[in-house]
Amino acid sequence: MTYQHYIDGEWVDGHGTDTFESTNPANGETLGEFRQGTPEDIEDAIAAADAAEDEWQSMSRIARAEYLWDIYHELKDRHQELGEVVTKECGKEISEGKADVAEAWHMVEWAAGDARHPKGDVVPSEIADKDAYMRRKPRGVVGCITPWNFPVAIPFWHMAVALVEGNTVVWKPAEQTPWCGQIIAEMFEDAGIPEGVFNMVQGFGDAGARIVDHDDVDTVLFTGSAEVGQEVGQKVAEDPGKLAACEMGGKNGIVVTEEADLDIAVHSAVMSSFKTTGQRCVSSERLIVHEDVYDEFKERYVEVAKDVAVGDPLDEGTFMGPAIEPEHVEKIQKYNDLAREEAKNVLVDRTELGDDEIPEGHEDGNWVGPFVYEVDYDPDLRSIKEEVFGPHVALIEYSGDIERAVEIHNDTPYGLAGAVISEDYRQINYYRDNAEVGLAYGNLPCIGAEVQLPFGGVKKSGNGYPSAREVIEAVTERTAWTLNNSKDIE
Ligand code: TXE
Repeated sequence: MTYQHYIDGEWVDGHGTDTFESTNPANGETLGEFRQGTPEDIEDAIAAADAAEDEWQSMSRIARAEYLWDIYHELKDRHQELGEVVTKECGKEISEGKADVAEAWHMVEWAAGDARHPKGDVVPSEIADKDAYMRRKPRGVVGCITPWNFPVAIPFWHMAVALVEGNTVVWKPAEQTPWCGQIIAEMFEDAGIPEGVFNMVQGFGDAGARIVDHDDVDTVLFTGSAEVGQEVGQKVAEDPGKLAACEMGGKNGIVVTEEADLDIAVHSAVMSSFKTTGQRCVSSERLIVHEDVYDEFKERYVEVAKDVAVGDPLDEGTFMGPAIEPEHVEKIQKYNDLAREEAKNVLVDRTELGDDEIPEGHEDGNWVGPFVYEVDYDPDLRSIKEEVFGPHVALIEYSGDIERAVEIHNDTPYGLAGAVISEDYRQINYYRDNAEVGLAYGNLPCIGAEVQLPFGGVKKSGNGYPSAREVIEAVTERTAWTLNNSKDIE
């Protein structure tokens, strides 16, 4: 069977005849066949979303949230099963597959629970008899374009608040993870969401691009590459009535100072660089370590990196699964080659896994292991500036104070996430105040995210917040409402 698009409450083939497959990155197995959406399918979905707006907005927030509560329970009830789907389709090991589902329900819980919270502000006015309020209204049609690395969490991080606030949604899942897209659309159908309120079109960049340039889309939420995000931002800026919030990747760094607890430092770095095979937007590819602790840190980190268990992501003993697709393995290998030229020393090179490391039956997986190297810091080295999105890690030794470490840390075009490991509160505070990132961690792995905190980046890593609690700013209008209660005419 070929899976379809979900438009205006119906499963439809759409205009095109092309199909594409979802493939398990761990063994090359085909997981399903999907209709490939065209720009015309996106137009149909936008028309349906536009037509559904009035009825959806005539309901209370609390009534709209009821649909999401149904989904919340379904996500929880099907935790194991959906975690396995995530793992099969995007390759991350099973505890992370399940965490992806949990992060989705955290967002749904936040959005639906928030429906009963006060919205807007009562504000003082300069005039005694005047009421002044800030009121929020939905923007209208919200277009969501999501990546493959969190195929269940990020869609809900985009859509849950948008829907509760009264927007209707057109969503294009990543082409690598259409099965997750299918299941999420089925959940909205099962919840009985009114026709046209939620629409899902499978497909590639041309379908995504139509969401971006369509006049009837009021807000575009995008998570993905810096290149596409920049294009989305530029196109949307041409229409003054439209908004885009984009979160792109990073070239994240962890600063390990001379005051660091090295147990915490090694743990933080290993989790951040190798979990999800380094394919998280908050993964760190640069470890900036003070000279006093450099040798000991290097020895301990390298020892773990050499032994990190790469393998079948459904096996609970696996630390790191495969990369998403063969093209992505090629990209990682190219950067590993570049680092071989730019590095002072290569410390761990598991670029090509040995036959004995590849689990039986998984020979067709997209395997790539940790690659760790050390460089003499030079701001012109490309390998420490460009996002690889893989288990590719540079060790950079620094001398001097925390100011120097943060200077190196900030010396990339990106600004998504970073961490400091130190027992000295002054160093921690300096990092907190000066790191150019949207997400900063102290004495923690540089990987976590919580929906009740903002999630977004600065510099090339993004503008606005398409995810987590701050998404409300992109999916609502603010009206300054003032009312004169006296008979005085000003
Ligand atoms: O991203 P794309 P890809 C980074 C990471 C990775 C690289 C490429 O470095 O190696 O991006 O990954 C849709 N108009 N991140 O190719 O192409 C596309 O169909 C509108 C970091 O997956 O940006 C998909 O749904 N939409 C990131 C989504 O955009 C377009 C997570 C993302 O695809 C489009 C993923 C267009 N012109 C990748 N072209 C993070 N922030 O975590 C593509 N798309």
